[in-house]
Amino acid sequence: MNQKSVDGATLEMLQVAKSQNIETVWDRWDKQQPQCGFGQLGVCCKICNMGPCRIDPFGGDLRQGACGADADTIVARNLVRMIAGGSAAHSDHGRDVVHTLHLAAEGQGGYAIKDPFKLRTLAAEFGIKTDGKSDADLARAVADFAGQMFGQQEGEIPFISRAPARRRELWRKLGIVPRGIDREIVEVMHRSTMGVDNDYKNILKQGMRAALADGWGGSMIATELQDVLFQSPKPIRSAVNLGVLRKDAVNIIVHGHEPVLSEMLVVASRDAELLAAAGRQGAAGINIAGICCTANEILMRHGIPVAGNFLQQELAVVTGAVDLMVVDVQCVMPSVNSLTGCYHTKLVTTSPKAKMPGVQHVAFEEARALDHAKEIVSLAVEAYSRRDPSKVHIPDGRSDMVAGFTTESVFQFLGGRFRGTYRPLNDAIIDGRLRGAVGIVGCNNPNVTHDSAHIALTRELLKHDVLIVTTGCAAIADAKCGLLRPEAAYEWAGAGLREICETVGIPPVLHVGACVDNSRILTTLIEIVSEGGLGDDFSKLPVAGSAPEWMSEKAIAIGFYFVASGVLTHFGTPHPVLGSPAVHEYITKEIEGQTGGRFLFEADPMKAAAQIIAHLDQKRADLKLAPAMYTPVESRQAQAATVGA
Ligand code: XCC
Ligand code: SF4
Repeated sequence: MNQKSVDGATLEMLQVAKSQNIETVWDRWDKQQPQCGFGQLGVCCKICNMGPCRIDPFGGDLRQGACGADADTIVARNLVRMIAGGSAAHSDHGRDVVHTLHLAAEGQGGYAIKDPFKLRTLAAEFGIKTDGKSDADLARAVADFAGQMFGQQEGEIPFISRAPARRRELWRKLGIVPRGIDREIVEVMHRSTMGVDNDYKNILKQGMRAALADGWGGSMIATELQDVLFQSPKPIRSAVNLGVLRKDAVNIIVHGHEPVLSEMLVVASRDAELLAAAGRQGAAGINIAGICCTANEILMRHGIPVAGNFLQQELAVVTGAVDLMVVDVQCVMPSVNSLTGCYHTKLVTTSPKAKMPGVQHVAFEEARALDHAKEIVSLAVEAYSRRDPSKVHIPDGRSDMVAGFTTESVFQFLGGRFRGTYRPLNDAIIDGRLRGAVGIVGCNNPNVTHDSAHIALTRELLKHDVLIVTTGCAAIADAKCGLLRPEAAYEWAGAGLREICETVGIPPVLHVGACVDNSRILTTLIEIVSEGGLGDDFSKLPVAGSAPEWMSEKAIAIGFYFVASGVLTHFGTPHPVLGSPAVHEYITKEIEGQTGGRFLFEADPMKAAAQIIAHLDQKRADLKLAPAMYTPVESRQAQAATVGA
């Protein structure tokens, strides 16, 4: 492994960690080398106790597990179990939001309906009568309706009806319309247990069904209901990177995924009594900053700064300036437990689903949310009094950004305040000022130089007049190097994209939220198709998706719901499928004939960009659109390199 990161603040903190003999994820990852080849290729099976079994990828004698399962079956089973894990994570998050909406309807926990307009829009979509009903009544009805999508047994989950007619027909023909969210995840686990489904295509078909239940079910519910509860994001300025931590204030890091608690922490951090308590300890204030997708959630709605992305969670603690880290679910490294022990940092777990041995657990019950949030903030104030100034090292690195874009807000931006429309966006694609749009999403992984692939791919696509939408840790990576500032249009965008950004006043990279908000990318695609002029299905559009530095099972679930929705989806490192040439061939080629989407595995971001651009151009040609209006000017990028980070 050559360089660990392209982010200066990260490299600086890695030096600090080294000087203190602190191990990080990179060190532990190094110790794991070489990693197990059978696992990497997906040909290790341990789903029954006759195993573990493995297949010789080089065609030796080991062609079948003890039961007779071959590489195709084993690889497909392992892959769909990853989809199930990812879909379960997003969907269980969605379920908790439904629960919170119920509480808001009952006036409990300090929650309220902050976006009654969206509540009414959703209620109407669900066929709930809205006239004369109070927000509380509607919240109850909407929560009931959304909640039943999880346990639904037959038919189609309701959000499927949002998809274009042609897409729905195709899904029906393929037999992959989700019947109920939980049901599809359970069926993946059933079909992939010992001695059930041995037809890799049939296994993957169910995988797609579970992935669609995530994108068009659990994740979409999470996004929509969070908007209702916590209000729909609007473009908002904020700052990013470890430099947002403050020497003079109580620093609380919120880490994980669910905004249900962090929203209340934001409220508690502004509580007069707690601020006074912080003042008595000599602190100038209470500073909340986020890591991972909790960060994205409260950034989008409150402009709360982001301390970093996935691979920076340990380094935040190493600054010695984090007084308390509060975690809920997903992407929280177990290492933060022992690590916080080396500093004054107080670690608090909050979800009954995610505890750590020896760590204080504040059982977060939504019904008493504000009380719990205040308790956590006072623990942070108390920890601040134990902070050792000689151990504090906060890097300077921080960048400004604009976040908070949604399907609806882009709509308003483009069409003007009173008549929102996607017409200008579609027209820009049709006349070739925009070549197309690409969603760059997903994680960090020590197997890729931290942030490097996100940034390189984004810059290269911008140069070719491709509008970028981004979520998750990819968004944080791009934000750190200034790509989420409107000025980035001058520094990196091609002439056509720059024109649009100038006119509309937006950055060339639009931050649309957390990982569950990849559902916003689906709803944006719906708007583009229904606006007209670019074909009647997602698969016709000059668009693509990418997860250049993925690590989580959730990324696999997201990838599959995009591919099943007809979108070319790039992953930097391949899924663990190379042990089955058949599965690899199927998901990277053959599947396109069925869903219109396919996977592209390419580690080099420049090569990936070239293939994505070729794909966008092909889609343009298929639609009989003129070629992109401008050719990228190489010298502009060289010029910009002196400006950009
Ligand atoms: Fe980041 Fe969402 Fe990936 Fe986790 S999974 S590392 S994008 S925080 Ni969503
Ligand atoms: Fe081995 Fe088959 Fe059991 Fe898997 S299911 S562990 S391949 S015997």
